[in-house]
Amino acid sequence: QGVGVWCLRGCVFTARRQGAAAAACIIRCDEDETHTASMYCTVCATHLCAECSQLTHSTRTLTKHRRVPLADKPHEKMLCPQHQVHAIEFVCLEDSCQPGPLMCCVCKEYGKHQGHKHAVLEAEANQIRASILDMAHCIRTFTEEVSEYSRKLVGIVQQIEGGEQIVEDSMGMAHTEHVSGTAESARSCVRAYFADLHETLCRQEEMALSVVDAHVRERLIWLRQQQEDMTILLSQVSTACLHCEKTLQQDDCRVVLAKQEINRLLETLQKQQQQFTELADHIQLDAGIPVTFTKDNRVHIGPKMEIRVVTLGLDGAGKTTILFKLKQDEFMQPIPTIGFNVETVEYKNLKFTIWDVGGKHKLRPLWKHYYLNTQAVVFVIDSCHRDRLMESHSELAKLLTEKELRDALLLIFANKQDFPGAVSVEEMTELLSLHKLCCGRSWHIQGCDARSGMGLHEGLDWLSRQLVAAGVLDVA
Ligand SMILES: Nc1nc2c(ncn2[C@@H]2O[C@H](COP(=O)(O)OP(=O)(O)OP(=O)(O)O)[C@@H](O)[C@H]2O)c(=O)[nH]1
Ligand SMILES: [Mg+2]
Repeated sequence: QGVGVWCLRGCVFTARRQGAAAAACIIRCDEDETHTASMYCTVCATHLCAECSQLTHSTRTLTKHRRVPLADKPHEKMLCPQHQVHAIEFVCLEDSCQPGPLMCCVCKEYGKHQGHKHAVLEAEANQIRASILDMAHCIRTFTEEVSEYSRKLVGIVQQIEGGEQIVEDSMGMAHTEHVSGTAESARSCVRAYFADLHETLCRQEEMALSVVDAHVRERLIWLRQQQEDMTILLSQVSTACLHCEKTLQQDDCRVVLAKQEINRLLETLQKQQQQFTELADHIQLDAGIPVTFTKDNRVHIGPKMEIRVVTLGLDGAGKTTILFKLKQDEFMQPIPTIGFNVETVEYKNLKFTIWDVGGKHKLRPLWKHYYLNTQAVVFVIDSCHRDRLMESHSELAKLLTEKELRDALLLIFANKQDFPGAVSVEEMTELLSLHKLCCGRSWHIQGCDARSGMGLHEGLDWLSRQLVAAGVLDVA
């Protein structure tokens, strides 16, 4: 016989003997009220202390009475509410009787449970106790799991928060030490990253400012030089005027004699005036200092940002045709390039210096001489030559391993889209595995047709978006 004790704080389930709980309350000896009972006679149903038990049950008949420790005192049998002289001895097993399954022998044989399936009360109770104990076992396992999980949670919280920890030094002396948690480590990591970023930005800011300062310095030197030149010019002009005025007031002979000198002076003046007009035509007197920022935080001063581009690709892909179309906006039938062509192409506020290098097999080893300081590679592919796509793929793969082109932007022109059956941009991306090949760099594929110019400006737009972070080009 046991009861379950559910301890909420320790989450421990214990099954204790019911008698142990009963023993907690003092029961008096039935023979002597001043004594405390410690056993129970199951025959004469009395509570006895050891002394009285010895005394009263020492006769030959009574000595045979079964006496048990008080903790093992059997329960009093419950009486049947219908037939009160009978104890409850059975349990009805019919589903319909489950709200009131207890029955005495009269209920079982003649009463409302007559003919019902039944079990003996003690056996049924023992079965229920066994299943409760089984459940207790499961609950204990479950409780241990939950406790273990809770312990881990506490540990994790401590690891995140960190705190004071008692540690022993080499002398065996205990002292507290601060252990930083993962939260603190993460914060330090973020701080370090931004400190580094801040340092880089400060360095870049310094460099950008020095570019501005150098520009301003040079411009001011030039302007002051101009001021000096103008002062000299003005004084030369006024000297000449003075000389002319003086000559005007002299007599005829002197005027005639001064003729050559006056002509020389007028000639010089005319030359100076011509030089001044030419200068004034070329120079805009504008105090503005237009500033453009590149994506890598470099600063460019001036209305046009210069970009160095190299155009590569297999022979016949259309590199030269693209270059001429961009330069003159007209289609020209080119001849295969031996060596290179170079042109500057102005587009919006950008000034592209485009190097177009011959793509014939024997010329490809020369490509590397054009890589230095290249900000963008334009790789041209002939979209109507499916059988040369793999050759393009291997040349592009080689280019992407070049150190000098590590930071260069990559614009791929899928050219000759005007041809029926040309490989589309999507298919080309797939066939050349471009996502894999160009992984980790700024790249873009643009379909184009160098004859009509379709797609070329979109390609240049992509380049400018990649190069310019902010500044005058934003408004272009
Ligand atoms: N239909 C059509 N023909 C093109 C196109 N682009 C180029 N072509 C033609 O393709 C041929 C080769 O063009 P090029 O510009 O010389 O090719 P390339 O890449 O400079 O060749 P190499 O200088 O040998 O490296 C020329 O006959 C061009 O007219 C295009 O978009 N459509
Ligand atoms: Mg060419």
